[in-house]
Amino acid sequence: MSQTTATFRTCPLCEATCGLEVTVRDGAVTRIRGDRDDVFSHGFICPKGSTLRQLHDDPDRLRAPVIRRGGDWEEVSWEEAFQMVEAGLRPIIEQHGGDAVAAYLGNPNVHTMAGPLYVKPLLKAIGTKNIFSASTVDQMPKHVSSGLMFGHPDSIPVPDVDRTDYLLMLGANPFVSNGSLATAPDWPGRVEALQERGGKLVVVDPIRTRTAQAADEHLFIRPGTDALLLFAIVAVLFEEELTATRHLADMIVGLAEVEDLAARFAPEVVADRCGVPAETIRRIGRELAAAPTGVAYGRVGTHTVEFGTVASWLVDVINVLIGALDAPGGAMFPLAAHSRPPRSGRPFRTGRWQSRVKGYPEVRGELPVVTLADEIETPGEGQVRALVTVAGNPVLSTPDGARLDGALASLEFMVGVDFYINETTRHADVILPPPPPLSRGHYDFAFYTLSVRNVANYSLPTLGRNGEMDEWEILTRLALIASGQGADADPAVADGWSVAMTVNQAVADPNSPISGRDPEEILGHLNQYQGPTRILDYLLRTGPYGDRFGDDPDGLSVARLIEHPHGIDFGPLQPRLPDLLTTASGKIELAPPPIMEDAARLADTLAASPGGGLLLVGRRHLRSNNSWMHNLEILAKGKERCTVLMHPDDAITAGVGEGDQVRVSNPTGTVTATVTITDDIMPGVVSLPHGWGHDMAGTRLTVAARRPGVNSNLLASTLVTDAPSGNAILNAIPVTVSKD
Ligand SMILES: Nc1nc2c(c(=O)[nH]1)N[C@H]1C(S)=C(S)[C@@H](COP(=O)(O)OP(=O)(O)OC[C@H]3O[C@@H](n4cnc5c(=O)[nH]c(N)nc54)[C@H](O)[C@@H]3O)O[C@H]1N2
Ligand SMILES: Nc1nc2c(c(=O)[nH]1)N[C@H]1C(S)=C(S)[C@@H](COP(=O)(O)OP(=O)(O)OC[C@H]3O[C@@H](n4cnc5c(=O)[nH]c(N)nc54)[C@H](O)[C@@H]3O)O[C@H]1N2
Ligand code: SF4
Ligand SMILES: [Mo]
Repeated sequence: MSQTTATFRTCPLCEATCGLEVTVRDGAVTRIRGDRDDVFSHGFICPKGSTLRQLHDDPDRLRAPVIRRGGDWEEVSWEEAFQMVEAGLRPIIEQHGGDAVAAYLGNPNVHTMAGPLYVKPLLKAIGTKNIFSASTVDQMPKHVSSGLMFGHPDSIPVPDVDRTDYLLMLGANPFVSNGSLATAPDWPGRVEALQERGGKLVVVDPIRTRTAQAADEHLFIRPGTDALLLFAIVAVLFEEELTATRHLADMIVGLAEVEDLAARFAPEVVADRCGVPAETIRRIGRELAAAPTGVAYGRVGTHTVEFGTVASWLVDVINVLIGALDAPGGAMFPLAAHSRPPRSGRPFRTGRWQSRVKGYPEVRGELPVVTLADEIETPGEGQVRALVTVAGNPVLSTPDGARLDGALASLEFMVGVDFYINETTRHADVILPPPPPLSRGHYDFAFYTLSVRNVANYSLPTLGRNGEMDEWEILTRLALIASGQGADADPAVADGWSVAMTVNQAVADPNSPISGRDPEEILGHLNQYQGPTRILDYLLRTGPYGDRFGDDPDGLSVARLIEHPHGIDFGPLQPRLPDLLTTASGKIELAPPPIMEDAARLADTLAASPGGGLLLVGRRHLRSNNSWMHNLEILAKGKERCTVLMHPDDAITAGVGEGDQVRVSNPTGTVTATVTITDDIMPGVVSLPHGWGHDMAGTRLTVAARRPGVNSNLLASTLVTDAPSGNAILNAIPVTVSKD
């Protein structure tokens, strides 16, 4: 008899954490729709959420490990694959040390349970300083400004969109991206609610995006100038005596330094560079200050630029100056169910070590990905000879992909943990495929720490596995190999030891919520699970809402979350200052020296005459996800997406017409794509989406290869970065456009 069951799970594809209702009949998924009872998303879903089934069934998705033999891929057993890894990695580590093995960690690592828990032990086992990730083509500026201002790089305030009266949004398009560093399923619904309660959304973006169209006001801005605009707002707040730091007054140091520097950025000074009239800048400053509650929020467009850290810092400076930080309707710090309070006494700093070739300072334990190719190509002691990638595609997603592609081809050994043979993993000697989303459990370690409400949800695997190995097991086995314990070492044993050690330490720690308890009793509870779920259970039960293993019968545990398949809501965000502050001063450091230095450099740029010419920016599409998911016909079909957007005036100047093939060029590279002419883009700006260029030989992406598009990152340079964070510059890139 056929049996139909409704199961519920959290979508792991983007930061929005939507609840899905997945209908399963006879072991197969028949329907996926939004879970109307989800405590956070209330049924909201985007077109990607329902395609987890197609991802599951994609014939190109690897179910078993493959190794490269000659020019071809051969499926092998897991045993054989790990033996290959051991034979490839160990001699390099033994002969040249751990630094000879680099790691690149891609975006989906923050969308699995294994990534946040099992990558670090792997990196430690390799013993390498050559750690790179998608963070330095993304949000590293936010980590740096948050670390320097609040003490910890993950103390990131999020806009309280559900309670604010005024949201100033820069360089973000959450109606398409579904939000970033601000986890909130259903941005359109939340913005509509904001407007219905009489609030206002102002969007600052060189493109009239979907979000901009829904906003009450949209301002075009010349790409790369947000730091100037934000500084001008700060200048207005001081000059017009609109600052009201309210509850924060006793928690701030550095106010006078900021006021001094801001005086150099009056709206009248920056207006022409930003393309925003001075009077508009003044009005926005006044409106923000006058709103009952208001908040500034900036994202990808403000971070992936030359002054990304300064812009990120200024957003929070404004929030401090108007008393919005840590206040309802302002910018607040979430309290995730698994989180620990940040440890004081070790304030954040950068540059604890430097990259070998170019001397880039370490930031948050890693090095800028723009210098990965340097480390592979440059001979000498410490040269990178092998690479481990986990869930990434840097050939398409990081600057100068052509050069990196060549560098990867020169490696002695490479292993990729991924379920696709993409533009990057095609260089691997061994590819190890983890299970697809429907075959794994989920709890959103990363995004509950960035969520506009405090919620928790745990998903059980919906379907069984089909030959894939759980990702925590893959990562643990790689760690065991890297540390010399061999390809046959049992990951379950290693995992059990590490949990036992954690518990033994906690019961001995007077500050732990389970201080003095019997470790065997605690482990007895935990050992009903394994892998990341066991660690999650420990973190939840000892966390801010935890049951402390029976001390609080109403408290949280994995079992309790399983009883609540639509999630548990802990309500709106609560103030967390000053407890959260772990800076040396114990205060909010409004003028951290490394940022002030770069801000002074920004002030000095005002003396030079502004450059002209076209600037390239990126954009995202609802039916796409960075460089992947282009292999699902249901998402990929339809109008060509990888086109160059251009304003009619610029098209006339360049002599190009709608649908023409154009060459977009600069000293780093050239790409050719179809032009779309639209006045939704600011004059002087052109746009290409990233994550395309699926026409490289040796990949296995049959559907994606039919609509390859071009790699916009061939135009991004590895020679420039946001100085304090080492973040790549992916927006405001000078280019020329001509007819092909
Ligand atoms: N020009 C330009 N470039 C950009 C950006 C931009 O705005 N403009 N955005 C940047 C940003 S924000 C980001 S985050 C990066 C993303 O850059 P990357 O993280 O390097 O690339 P992704 O395209 O996310 O690739 C993800 C890979 O992970 C695999 N994968 C998916 N799920 C799993 C899983 O559960 N486990 C494992 N092991 N693998 C999995 C997919 O098959 C895919 O191969 O791109 C950046 N690049
Ligand atoms: N559908 C879809 N959703 C995604 C992704 C995806 O690829 N597709 N990727 C996910 C990832 S990894 C991330 S990090 C998030 C990112 O989420 P968002 O931060 O919302 O990123 P984008 O949608 O790229 O929006 C960035 C906006 O910045 C604008 N911009 C470019 N340069 C500048 C500038 O100098 N100043 C200003 N003010 N604006 C500028 C661009 O025009 C664009 O509209 O999205 C996530 N969600
Ligand atoms: S918005 Fe994000 S989390 Fe929600 S369904 Fe779409 S991809 Fe999944
Ligand atoms: Mo990202």
